[in-house]
Amino acid sequence: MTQPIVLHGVMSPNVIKVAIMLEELELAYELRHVALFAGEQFTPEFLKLNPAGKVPVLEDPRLGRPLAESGAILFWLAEQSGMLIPQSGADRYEVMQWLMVQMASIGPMLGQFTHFRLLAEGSEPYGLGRYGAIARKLYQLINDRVADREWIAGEAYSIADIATFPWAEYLERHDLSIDAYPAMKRWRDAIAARPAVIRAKARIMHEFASDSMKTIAAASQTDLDKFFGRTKDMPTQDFAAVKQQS
Ligand SMILES: N[C@@H](CCC(=O)N[C@@H](CS)C(=O)NCC(=O)O)C(=O)O
Repeated sequence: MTQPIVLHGVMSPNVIKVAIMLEELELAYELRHVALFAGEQFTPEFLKLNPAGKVPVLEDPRLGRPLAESGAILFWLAEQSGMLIPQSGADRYEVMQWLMVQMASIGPMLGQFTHFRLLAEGSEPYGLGRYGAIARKLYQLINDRVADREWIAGEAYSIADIATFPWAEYLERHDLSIDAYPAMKRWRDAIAARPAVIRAKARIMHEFASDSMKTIAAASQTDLDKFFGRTKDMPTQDFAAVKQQS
């Protein structure tokens, strides 16, 4: 019997983008939930899959070893299938450029903004101000990119769009209005309507949402400190707010 493709993850943008890719390629796959708030990513078994202790991780028998980092996973699947990335030339590297923008800037910066928004109100004005300004700049960048072209990296839907889309859906959570970003709205709506995207989101919601909620609800203060990388020598924060809003 052939081994299945397995996607290890939680309900999060970096995992959803891989599920979208698998659905776009019509590949069969299994989902395995990783209890991040209970510290499962720090267990020896998980660290064998990804020494960085993060999801997503893809186990694809055609590759023969686990692969982490969502951008690398999208690139592997695109190369393997010959789809969703141009095969050569400047267009190929334009897709890589925008995939890197998502991986290096959009994901990490929007992630930091999300984190600071979860803290007790007024406790970290600098962090909130800094990451809020960066987030707005990045949303504007996405909007401007798709204002005069159909897709992020040009005239073809690609892994750059797949990588960016789940993060672009954070806009409303960041208390911004999509009406202020009309080009991004057109682009986001077009992706959201794709059958593969609808299937991926439904599957992640169905198979991961309740487990993810349960582990967040059950997390102790120690679990939260570990998850957020907080150590005893850091200033104390009220993390009750994080638990309530997650
Ligand atoms: N650059 C990585 C980021 C992965 C990442 O930050 N994953 C989060 C969940 S979305 C995680 O596993 N966090 C657990 C931890 O940091 O302990 C990617 O795109 O795959």
